[in-house]
Amino acid sequence: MDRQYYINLENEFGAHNYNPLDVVLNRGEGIWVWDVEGNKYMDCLAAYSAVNQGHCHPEIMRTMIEQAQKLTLTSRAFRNDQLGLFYQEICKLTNSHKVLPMNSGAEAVETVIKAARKWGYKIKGVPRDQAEIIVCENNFHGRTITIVGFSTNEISREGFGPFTPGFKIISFGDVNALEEAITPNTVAFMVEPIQGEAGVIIPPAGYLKEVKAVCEKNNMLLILDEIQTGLGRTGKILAEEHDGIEADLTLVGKALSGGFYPVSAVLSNTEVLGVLRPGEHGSTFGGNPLACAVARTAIKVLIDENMIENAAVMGEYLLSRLSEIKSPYIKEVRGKGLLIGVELIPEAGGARQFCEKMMARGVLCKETHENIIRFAPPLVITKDEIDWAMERIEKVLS
Ligand code: IF1
Repeated sequence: MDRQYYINLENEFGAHNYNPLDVVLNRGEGIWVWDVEGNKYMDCLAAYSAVNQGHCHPEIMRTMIEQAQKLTLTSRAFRNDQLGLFYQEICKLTNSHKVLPMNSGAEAVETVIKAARKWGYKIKGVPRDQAEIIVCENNFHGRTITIVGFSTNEISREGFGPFTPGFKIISFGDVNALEEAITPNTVAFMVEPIQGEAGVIIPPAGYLKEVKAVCEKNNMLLILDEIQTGLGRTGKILAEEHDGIEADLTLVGKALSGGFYPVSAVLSNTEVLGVLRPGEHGSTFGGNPLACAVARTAIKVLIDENMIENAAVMGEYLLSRLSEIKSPYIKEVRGKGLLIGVELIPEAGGARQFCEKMMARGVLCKETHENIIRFAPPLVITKDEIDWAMERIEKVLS
């Protein structure tokens, strides 16, 4: 069947809540994917950083198959032999004390909001139902009603109200704004170390360090959403390490399974997760043995195969190559590790057409907002492969 056949099926039977590039993929290996007509592409999006380890990583795949043949789901009514090992290994990797496993990123965000509020009432002593959480303009934390309720993107919110109260929005990268927004009822500040969906927006150097100090001073929690920036993407296990801090609560997802399976987690460095008692929170699939086994191998190969160091080195190389492009269209190139945004001038006519032209030459990436192209290939990319991509990217952008 040709690609149009599959596109027609999607268009006829699917909800139209996406506008994908018209490439229909059916195979992937490392940084490469193939479409139904046999064309090969370099994947420079990596499923929004969920396949940091590369497509169909052989060791994660082996774990997935072996575990699927043994035991997949017990529910949390019973224990399983993978959960504790997953807890131990992710805690060791991220220097955390406690873990709460969920599935999607949005569920981890919902979970952390519940935990932070509970902590506020039980430990900080905030009066009932008065807890406030501060978030940033142009945030992206997921798609649930509560989460889109504190989004500042009209398309994400419009038509979905009424929303959950208890959130305050301040500008990103502004420590003074944070200090001014704090009240005695503030329980937490939640922020992405680098705003991904907003267009790879990097805050001023030292921002997180100052933010952490402000949170400590005001007896409130710092929550870092590292669902996109975590697990090697920026050249560190967690992006917080660039600022030498440890958040009170950290969210990971996406690459926690290497793209095989939805696995997310709330990690806590303090005893915040200790406020949750039996029956107060849960998930049928969260912490299941298949998810835990897959996650254990997904984080193991990140380390064993040196992917985080590679992201730092290759990220720097890709950033410098992209910065050297002589193009009338490029306004700015910015990034950390292998999370890179190329912002085009408004007169360039939109990032979408450039993504389509790159696709025609075998490089897959996706626009974010009107004018930004995001480059975020799997962390296993080599210098030769970057050179291969740059030849094509340069032709399209100059
Ligand atoms: C889509 C964006 C990226 C996230 C952060 C939580 C979540 C995400 C920092 C929720 C999810 C995804 C959602 C996906 C596209 C992708 C995305 F463009 F929408 F914003 F990566 F940049 N926190 N981001 O980035 O995780 O519930 O989806 O597992 O199509 O909506 P989820």
